[in-house]
Amino acid sequence: MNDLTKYRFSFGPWNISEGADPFGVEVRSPFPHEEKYALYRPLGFEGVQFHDDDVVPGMDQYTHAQLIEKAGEVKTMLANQGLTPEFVAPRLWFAEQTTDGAYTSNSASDRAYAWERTKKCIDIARAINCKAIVLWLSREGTYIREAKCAKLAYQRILDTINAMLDYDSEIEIWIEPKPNEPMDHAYVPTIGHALALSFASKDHSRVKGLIESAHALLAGLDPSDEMAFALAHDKLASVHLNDQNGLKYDQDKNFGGANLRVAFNQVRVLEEAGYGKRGEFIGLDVKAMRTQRGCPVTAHLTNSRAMFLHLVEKVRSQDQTLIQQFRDARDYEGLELYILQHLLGMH
Ligand code: XLS
Ligand code: MG
Repeated sequence: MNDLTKYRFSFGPWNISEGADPFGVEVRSPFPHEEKYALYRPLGFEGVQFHDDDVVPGMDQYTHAQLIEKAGEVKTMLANQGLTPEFVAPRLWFAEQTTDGAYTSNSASDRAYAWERTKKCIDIARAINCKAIVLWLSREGTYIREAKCAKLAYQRILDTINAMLDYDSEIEIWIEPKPNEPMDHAYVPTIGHALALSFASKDHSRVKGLIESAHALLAGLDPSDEMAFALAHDKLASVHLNDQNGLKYDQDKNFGGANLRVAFNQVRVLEEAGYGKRGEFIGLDVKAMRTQRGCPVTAHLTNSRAMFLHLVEKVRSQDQTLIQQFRDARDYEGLELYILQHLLGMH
């Protein structure tokens, strides 16, 4: 079992948000990334999740040498703050060239842009001493199915994964599935899809999964089962814990905020599998409520972290003998009441 203090936590600078949504502007003053990094340690976090342009804002305008130089400055800043870069993800959804997708775009020149950007992302990651590249395949999908050939799209994603493995022989690729948003239908909606790509790749030992709780819920699946599936294949590289209230827009609610029992089961599966013992992070991907007063807002991060640790204690204090008795007797009604009462602190 893990020592409670051994869990390491991470979040991305975008998690300290200004509260803008598609229907309104920022409600808190912009807060530069450099100032966010100083908050990590005091808040109890040591890992930083990055997009490539979180490391080098405006990266498309720079030469390769400038990119590496600017990334080097971030490496020094991280070292000074005692922080570890957990991963770098290419942001393949803001540029004009990614309007119709990146690796699966119907336009050859747009696909070429996506590949150039991916190589730059890998170079930036290496320049800050990070070997993990997250692929959240945001726009790899369609609004109408007739728009693209899905079979070809899957082949193009696999070809890109293989090309990335060739481009750098040390990086790992962590695929973060999500079933929708911004697209109506995404091509890699679940961890099953992600791991099929892994095993089809030329080096599956370097292609793993990152599971975000809300993404699994949006697919109508239980996040703890998605995590267990990846763990059963020894392919759970990271998690993005958060919560989601039903099938709506991607909410990134606080961990446990919508469904405490679903959160408990994620912690149970992670804890029982010894997740984290090899240095894997407990990543959060949570957004502060737009309606929350204050600036910057960080309570959603500390509260989600605290909730994770409370639930670890709940997992450890379960009466395993009693649970086994319920299972042996096939008394699942009794087991459910026991779990609910345990979560309520009744024993
Ligand atoms: C979006 C994703 C994103 C990734 C990193 O829904 O969760 O934040 O974690 O690109
Ligand atoms: Mg995420």
